[in-house]
Amino acid sequence: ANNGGILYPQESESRDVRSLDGLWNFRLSPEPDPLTGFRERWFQKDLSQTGETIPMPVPASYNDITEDKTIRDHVGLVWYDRTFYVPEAWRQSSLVWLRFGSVHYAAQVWVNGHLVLSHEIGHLPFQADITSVVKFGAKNRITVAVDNILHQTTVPQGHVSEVNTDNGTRIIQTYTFDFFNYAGIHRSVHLYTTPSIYIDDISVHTGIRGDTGIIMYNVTYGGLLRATSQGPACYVDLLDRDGNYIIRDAGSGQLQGELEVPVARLWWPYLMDPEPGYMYTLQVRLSAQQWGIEDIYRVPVGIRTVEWNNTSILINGRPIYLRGFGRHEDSDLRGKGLDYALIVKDNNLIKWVGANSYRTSHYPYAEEIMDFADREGIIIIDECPSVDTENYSPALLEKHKDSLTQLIRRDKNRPSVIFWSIANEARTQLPVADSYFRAVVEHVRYLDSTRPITMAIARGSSEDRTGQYLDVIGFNRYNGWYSNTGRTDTIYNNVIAEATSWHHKYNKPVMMMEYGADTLTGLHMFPEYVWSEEYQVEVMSKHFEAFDRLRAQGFFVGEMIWNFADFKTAQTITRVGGNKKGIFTRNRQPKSSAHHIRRRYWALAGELD
Ligand code: GCB
Repeated sequence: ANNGGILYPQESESRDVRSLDGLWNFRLSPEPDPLTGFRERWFQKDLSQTGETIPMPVPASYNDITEDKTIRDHVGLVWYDRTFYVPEAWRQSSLVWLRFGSVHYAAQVWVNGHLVLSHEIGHLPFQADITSVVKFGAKNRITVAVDNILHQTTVPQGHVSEVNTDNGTRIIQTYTFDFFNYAGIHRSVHLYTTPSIYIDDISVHTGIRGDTGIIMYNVTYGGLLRATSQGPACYVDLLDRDGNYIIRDAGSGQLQGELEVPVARLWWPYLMDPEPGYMYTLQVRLSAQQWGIEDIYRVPVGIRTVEWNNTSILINGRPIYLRGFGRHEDSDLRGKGLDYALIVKDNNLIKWVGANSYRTSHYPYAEEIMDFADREGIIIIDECPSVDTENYSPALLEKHKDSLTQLIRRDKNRPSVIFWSIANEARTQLPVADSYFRAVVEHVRYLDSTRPITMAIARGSSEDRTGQYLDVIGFNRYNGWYSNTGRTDTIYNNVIAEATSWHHKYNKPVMMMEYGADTLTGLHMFPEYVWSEEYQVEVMSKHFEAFDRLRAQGFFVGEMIWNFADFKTAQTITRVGGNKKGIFTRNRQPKSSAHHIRRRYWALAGELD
């Protein structure tokens, strides 16, 4: 399932898309034998024939939908199914594809009883050609088994153990990362068609020569051609943002080519240009004339360059300073489920605050979210799902690399993606971390050498063994919170000392990837006291002073507060209804800190953009 391209399902003259979102049937795998569903072959009948099912929204995490703790805290398999029709008209000349935007953590998918997909590592799309198993002009059944178990060779890692309870024993899942292990069918499910010879993937790179924009593209196709027949021809057109043709019928039939865009409009980050996020549309037409087939796919293209050196990152030749935050895909009821109201609201808040960037902590975000970043000019640090990496092993390394292969395959054409982040808070002080992360970095550079590589590091610079391989050092530190709690008069010096020590050790650009303080919205205490809105604002102010001092030294490239919004975590005594370091509440209402950071980010924009 991981071979070939993973283009987002798109309607065109040659492609049809149907959504399988909606209400599915759902049930937990019964105790005590979690494999019951497999033994009894639930995928060969309607799930409702196997026992009681409940309605479950797709997309959504299943955890917070019911009043039942056993569903919220379930460990292991759950089952989903539904039926759908495939129109008779799709039989002609079409392939039928099934694509999931993300299922967490592992999934197996059957259509009409046939296994069509297996995927591991949530947060990333996967798809299959299901033409041979669908019934045209008839009802079909899709069944999905989802496993949320994390162990030492999954990404991210977790532990499962058996514990005693009042009623016997139970399997529990633990993990050290600080967000709830939501599970289920998290993003949209699509059925779509392509012609039998189709555009499988498109890769785009851009450059700038004088005021001419360069677009290099590479198209691959799929489908069966007779050995004797000649390959399909490929032509491309370029349209501007308003849909006017800039270039027509280019490419002379070749699958690869280079376009020159005179007086190009560049893709600029938010506020560096009156029209940030400018994108053209590359219209790719693949034709296999002797079969009368044409496939059309349109990919948005932002023309921009990324360069870096030992003190800065440059977009279109101009150094950038990141003002943003770490985020989560997280909200009430839905958990990590895709929700258009939420993503548009978040996007509006990001712009309201005047941020120009965020990190997709701690996993890849939905493609629908990334589309906004492309269009609005938001700079993305695109992070793979490796968080709190420990217990290094060859099996873990393979999976970690695989997560990056899948991430880069998905996001390689996005102008907003300026950095790859290969991990968050790995145990980077361990001797094995050296060769492990060297291998991860080599892998990423082999797949994409056009973007700088970074990582969010929690260990101190003196013990770290991994920064030598990175292009940009990101560090996470909770001065005034986990250390020197309540003592905001220690923040300024500590931040400056640490950032400087990273730069001295590795001679690379440095940014603060996380800092912050938990804050209960509405709690006011003055003088500043931990958990109050006043305290969060005070912690920020001290950091701002340090950042301004660091900016003057030339190697400090960004600040990202933790976190954009409050989010749910596993149950612990240090989390009051979840992590409360958001500048917005979980319902996206501003705390005092949101207004405070807004003043700073707009001032920075005025000064720097
Ligand atoms: C961190 C982690 C983040 C946590 C945060 C915290 O360093 O990267 O996932 O949520 O600290 O609030 O403790």
